[in-house]
Amino acid sequence: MPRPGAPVLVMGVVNVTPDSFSDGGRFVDHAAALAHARALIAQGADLLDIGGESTRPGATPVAAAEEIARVVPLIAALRAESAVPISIDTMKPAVARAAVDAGAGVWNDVTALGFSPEAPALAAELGCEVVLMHMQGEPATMQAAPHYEDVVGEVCGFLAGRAEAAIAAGVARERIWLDPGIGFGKTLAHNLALLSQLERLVALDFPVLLGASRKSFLRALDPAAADPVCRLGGSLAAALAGAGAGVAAVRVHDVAETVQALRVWAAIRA
Ligand code: HH2
Repeated sequence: MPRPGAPVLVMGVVNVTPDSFSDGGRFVDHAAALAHARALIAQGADLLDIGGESTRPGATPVAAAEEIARVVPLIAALRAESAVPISIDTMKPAVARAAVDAGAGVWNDVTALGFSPEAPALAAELGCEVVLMHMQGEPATMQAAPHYEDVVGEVCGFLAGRAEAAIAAGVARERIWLDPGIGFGKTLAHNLALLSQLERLVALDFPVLLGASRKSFLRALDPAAADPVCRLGGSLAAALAGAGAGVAAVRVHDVAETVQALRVWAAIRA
């Protein structure tokens, strides 16, 4: 992936899952997922994040074999026809390995390589880029009672520690990205604190990925946005806040609109 200082990259989300919070079930079918991925590329996505297991609050875990069966055919099909960088959204080493073998170049891990002890060494062996995301607790229960003394300090401290662990296991420093994990074990106040102080995460000097698209905290600010697809305005506001703070990439469902918003934002700044 290109480096910060360059324009903010847009990572388009392709969920090959029956139960993702905003688009669950729409792209489980291989042909539908491939068509969606192609559409996101046409809309200007700089890279695609492909996931075969939902991590929404309360989601049911999926076996590695099932996850591989969902994502690998899609990654292979995309790799055969496009040079777009592909990220695999998984916490499982077996899925990451299969996805990288099929052509993914980024391992996006919501557990920051903490799901199993062999994960950091595997990331080093695969030689791929790695997104280390912060989450308090586990998807099944993470929104029950999130608690922090200092959410921004704790998230920055955790991610700095996970980056150190990855480097110690042999992952090249320049292949590491950090992500505050908006909505992963966080209240509205926690999410807003992180979004308002993203500069502190950027200051750790790793590229930062921000994923706020369509998330529930947007509904808390606009009760009319009960349906995740009605959260485009809020998602764009969060993406632009990230751009202003210096994030390197945003992970979004609405690629065309985000590309346009970032283009206008960049032109104004220039
Ligand atoms: N958010 C989701 C999933 N993966 N990865 C990173 N790095 N950052 C995020 O904020 C992030 C992520 C949740 O969104 P989505 O994939 O749309 O939903 P689900 O987990 O229900 O499939």
